[in-house]
Amino acid sequence: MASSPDANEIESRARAHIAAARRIVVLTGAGVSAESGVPTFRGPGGLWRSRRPEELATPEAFARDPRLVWEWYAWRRSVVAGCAPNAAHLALARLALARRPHTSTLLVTQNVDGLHHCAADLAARDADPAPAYPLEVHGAIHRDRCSRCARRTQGLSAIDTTSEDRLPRCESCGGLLRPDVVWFGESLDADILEEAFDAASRADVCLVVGTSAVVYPAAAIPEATLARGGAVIEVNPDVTPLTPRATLSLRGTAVETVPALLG
Ligand code: BV8
Ligand code: ZN
Repeated sequence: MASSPDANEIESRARAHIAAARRIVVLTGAGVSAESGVPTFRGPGGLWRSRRPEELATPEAFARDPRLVWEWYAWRRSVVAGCAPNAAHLALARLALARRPHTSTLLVTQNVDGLHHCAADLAARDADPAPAYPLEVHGAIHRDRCSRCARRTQGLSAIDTTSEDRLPRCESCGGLLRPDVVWFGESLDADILEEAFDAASRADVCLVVGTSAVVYPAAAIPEATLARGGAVIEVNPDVTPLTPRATLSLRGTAVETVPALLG
């Protein structure tokens, strides 16, 4: 009976898929930022550990107790502010820049930490083309959005959560500001979602790094690549619901695996 391919064989197959691919979509989740010090959501010590998503990352939670929700996001914003892109973020940013003519790479992230954006700026610093910024399907924690007029502003670094009436308000209409992220039960930006699914449906490879593949509709993006005969390559230390569907699944962390995979 043929033995199952060992990790080296799987990695060399994955490298061959990526090298031959004309169109690549990369989907990342919280795991790609774990080695930068950003806590994941569902892992040990994860963000959701002490709380349930429904408690904090929903419009109902914000309507019920905006002070508590802001307290959680202000803490997360301060954690992210102390984190830098890691070697996986940088390798993915360089992939988007360094591709051969007539190839394309689109980075789609579920993360709201902005680290792919920083990595795109760093990678483009020593290259001509403009940075290849990611599609942030769940928004960005460092931006504020008015809950009344939807005006977006650079996120305030200090949020006074001592009482509800001291929470930040919109300079234009006085509405309560909120973090500019997509909460559970909220729709994702239709244009961003269409661009992500359209690219995934035409991709030769969808590289999925560091996601538990349980949050929809983002978790369906790799399925669009599979549906059109493309290959899905997963990088994750753990098995996920995507693993049995993936063409190749590499057991490893983002920093251990992605730079080597992308050469
Ligand atoms: C919506 C922003 C329409 C806020 C987040 C089917 C279709 C549509 C909707 C649904 C559906 N089924 C269910 C739903 C509802 C819901 C949903 O998916 N629920 C799940 C939990 C079952 N979806 C929604 O509500 C979405 N809205 O579809 O609108 C609609 C409208 C009304 C009614 C119904 C539908 C909105 C979803 C977006 C929610 N917002 N975040 C914030 O961040 O505070 S989601 C949140 O989870 C984060 O954004 C995060 O990115 C995302 C996914 O989590 P992961 O990134 O995967 O992180 P996680 O910790 O889970 O996993 C980390 C992984 O990394 C692990 O696998 C681990 O092994 C691995 N790892 C760890 N260390 C490393 C590593 N990997 C590599 N290297 C390492 N070092
Ligand atoms: Zn406003």
